[in-house]
This record gives sequence, C-alpha cells and structure tokens, in this order.
Amino acid sequence: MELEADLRRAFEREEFMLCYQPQIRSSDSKMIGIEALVRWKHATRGIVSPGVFIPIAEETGLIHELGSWVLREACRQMKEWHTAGGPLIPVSVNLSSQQFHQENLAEFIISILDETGLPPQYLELEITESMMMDPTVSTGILHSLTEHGIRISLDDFGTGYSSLSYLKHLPIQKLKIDRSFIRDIASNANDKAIVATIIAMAQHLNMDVVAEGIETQEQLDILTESDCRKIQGYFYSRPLPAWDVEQGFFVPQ
Ligand code: G
Ligand code: G
Ligand code: MN
Ligand code: NA
Repeated sequence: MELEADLRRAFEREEFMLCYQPQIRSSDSKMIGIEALVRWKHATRGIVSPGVFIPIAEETGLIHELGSWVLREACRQMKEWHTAGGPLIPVSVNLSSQQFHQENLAEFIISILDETGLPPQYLELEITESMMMDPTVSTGILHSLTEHGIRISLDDFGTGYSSLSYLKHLPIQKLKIDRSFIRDIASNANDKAIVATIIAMAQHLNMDVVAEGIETQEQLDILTESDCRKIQGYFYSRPLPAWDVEQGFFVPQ
C-alpha cells in the first residue's frame, strides 16, 4: 500500500510533527495541561490526520517507532518550555494498545524522562477505555508508571465497552469525558445527565475530570453548572503547532 510505504519513509524524511491542545481551567482561563497530538506532513497529500495513519502504523508495527518519537518529542518540548520559563504544566501523550506489547514499556518511558530531563509528574499518559479490555494493557505496567509519578488518564471516557470495575482497581487519576457526550449537551437531556453523572462519579472517586470537545459558550456554561471546570476544545483552542503555543506562553495577552 502506498501510504504504508510512505509512512516507513516518513521517519527518515522527518515528516512528523506534534500539535498541542491546551486544557483550560474555566474559572480563571488558566492553562493547566496540554495534549500532544501527532500530525504527518505528507509531501504530496499535505497534513494527514492520525485518525488515518495511526491504524496503519498499528497494523504494520510502525506504531512502536512512531509512539517512541511522540513520547520523546513531547517530553523534550515540555522540558524546553519549562526551562524557558513557561508554565509548569504536564504534557499528555496518547498511547496505543499496541505499545503495551513492547517489552519493558514502563522502563522505556522512564528512560525517556531521564534522557529529556522532564520530571515524571509532568507526563500524563492517555489510554482509552477500550484498551482496558486488552489483556496486554497490564495492571502491572500501569502500576509501575504511577509508582514513578507518571499520571494515567482515561481518554474517550464513556464510549468503551468495558465495565466500571477497573476504575476501582486501576491507578487512574483522570477521566476525559468523550466529546460525543458534549456535542449535543445543550439540547439533549440524556447527554447532560450522563455528563453530570460522570463528573459526580469522578469527584467521588477523587479523580480529575476533563470535558473534551467544548466548542460553544453554552456547552461551557452547562459544564460549569455541573461543576466541571477543566475543559479542552476548540472554544478555547484548536491543537496548535509548538510555535503558536509559545506565543500564548511568552507574549503578554
Ligand atoms: O488530532 P486528531 O483529532 O486528528 O486525532 C485523531 C485521533 O488520533 C484521536 O483519537 C487521537 O487520540 C489520536 N492520536 C493523536 N495523536 C496520537 C498519538 O501520538 N498517538 C496515538 N496513539 N494516538 C494519537
Ligand atoms: O481521541 P482524542 O480525545 O485523543 O482526540 C483528540 C482530538 O479531538 C484532537 O486531536 C482534536 O483534533 C479533536 N478535538 C479537540 N477539540 C475538539 C473540539 O472542540 N471539537 C471537535 N470536533 N474535535 C476536537
Ligand atoms: Mn486524547
Ligand atoms: Na477523546
């Protein structure tokens, strides 16, 4: 397949880049975190979405090389921002379930922190709910990571097929409410009820909760009413290249 061959060459050609999407505390509009999202600048196709190439990377095993590059680059960039006087916030990195097939994943991630000098509390790993069904996503790895001070966040929460029991057993510090529940929250009473319930549950479990995909003031107001003050979405910011993120850090508004 053409895209597959191009994907193999993309590493040599240095065609990957990271964009970053801020997570905001709505009470004071302060940035409290930032999610790294990979992009592929294809020579002829332009920007290819990870929704297209991550599945190919997973099928071909290239996800290991790609995942390592993303982790290293995100940690390197965050350390650089910290050193330059940027806000001391964590960077969130998405993991693929395939990366858990890698032997010594926890040790590998810790070695990237050592290499880049980023303290572990400034790295957050996003895993999806559906990944919890995969037996290779072992509790042991998650515990090793959290014992080192790395945070684990459950992405796309509410869309997986798994039960809630893992919330009790696994070291998870944060839930990210999937944006499919937010989209129609202003008109759909069921979505509103589900979101309010997730927020209350997270609070009872002493977990952080972030709502994803906020695009409007109305959605933001409903979340605020439901006591969710951590927000990610186009309403505040799209995913931005590093140089645009820096404008927000270092140029007075
Ligand atoms: O950024 P965008 O909306 O195009 O992302 C599409 C999907 O790709 C999302 O599900 C997102 O979590 C995923 N994604 C983005 N960057 C990465 C990455 O570095 N690793 C993995 N495994 N998934 C990513
Ligand atoms: O699966 P994951 O939650 O990691 O996907 C994150 C992706 O969701 C981001 O890369 C971004 O492209 C997309 N996204 C972020 N905010 C919004 C938003 O407000 N609206 C929509 N439609 N997509 C968003
Ligand atoms: Mn994510
Ligand atoms: Na999501």
